[in-house]
Amino acid sequence: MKNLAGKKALILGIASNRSIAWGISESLKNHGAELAFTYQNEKLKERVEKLAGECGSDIVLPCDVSVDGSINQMLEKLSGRWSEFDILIHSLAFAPKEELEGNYIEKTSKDGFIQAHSISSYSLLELCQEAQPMLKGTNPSVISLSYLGAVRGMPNYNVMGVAKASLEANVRYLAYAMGENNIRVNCISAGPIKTLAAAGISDFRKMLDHVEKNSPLKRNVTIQQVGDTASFLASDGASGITGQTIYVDSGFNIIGMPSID
Ligand code: 0WD
Repeated sequence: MKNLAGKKALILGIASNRSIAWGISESLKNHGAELAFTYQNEKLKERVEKLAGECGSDIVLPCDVSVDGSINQMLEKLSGRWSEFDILIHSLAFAPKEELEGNYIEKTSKDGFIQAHSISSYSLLELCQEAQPMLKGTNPSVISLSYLGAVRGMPNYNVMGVAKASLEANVRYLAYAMGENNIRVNCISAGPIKTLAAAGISDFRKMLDHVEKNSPLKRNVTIQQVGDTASFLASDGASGITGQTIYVDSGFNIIGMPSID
């Protein structure tokens, strides 16, 4: 069913065809949305252009959210093609690799803490501030990506968990602030998925095995499953949902204890 026909979506955070943002792009496209993309740096440009082409899009713009003015410049360029759009996907995060292992109190630096929060959480606020005038249409929807480490203590996830807690609070405050313009803001808390960003997290393979063994559904999630949930949140069918963290994690977040056997 093409329930996103006529909607336009801007997607930030594609680094490869394993990226969660790519699963979201394919799903949005399959549901009828028109897409535009950003890439973080020149190294990723060609790859993102190729993936955009697969979705029938030739709107591919540079945007490094850590650079002052980059979001504004990207939206300025986008406005040359689209005067308004309906869906904004924020699927990016960063923390220094060396801080994503070991003991949180020993490993976390002030610079790493600020960088993780700035790129992984503040960027969503800046994007919403800048994009709000362009987010029009029947039921505009902003979607970000979080992880269970925002609300639970996790090995190795460290400063990124604290940044994700900030992101989830950010989503609630943005939902509150943008609600008066009928803009909804939600995030999807995804189970672990092997992507480039995940490769930076120590013992990631063990996390995948643990979820497969212990989640209610006894399997890991795919970027397609996350993508289809994003498509739902972006659709008019989700017009009553805002400020939420929706778990797409095979139910792992509800368990109180791992399997006994
Ligand atoms: O298990 C996972 N993979 C999970 C990821 C579980 C739950 C949540 N997430 C989140 C991540 O924290 C992130 O917010 O999903 C989001 C997307 O992550 P991903 O799809 O796992 O990762 P990846 O394919 O690497 O794409 C993220 C991209 C970056 O890739 P690299 O690997 O080069 O860091 O985010 C982009 C970058 O392209 N990114 C930026 N984009 C613009 N400006 C910036 C930046 N400063 N920094 C990173």
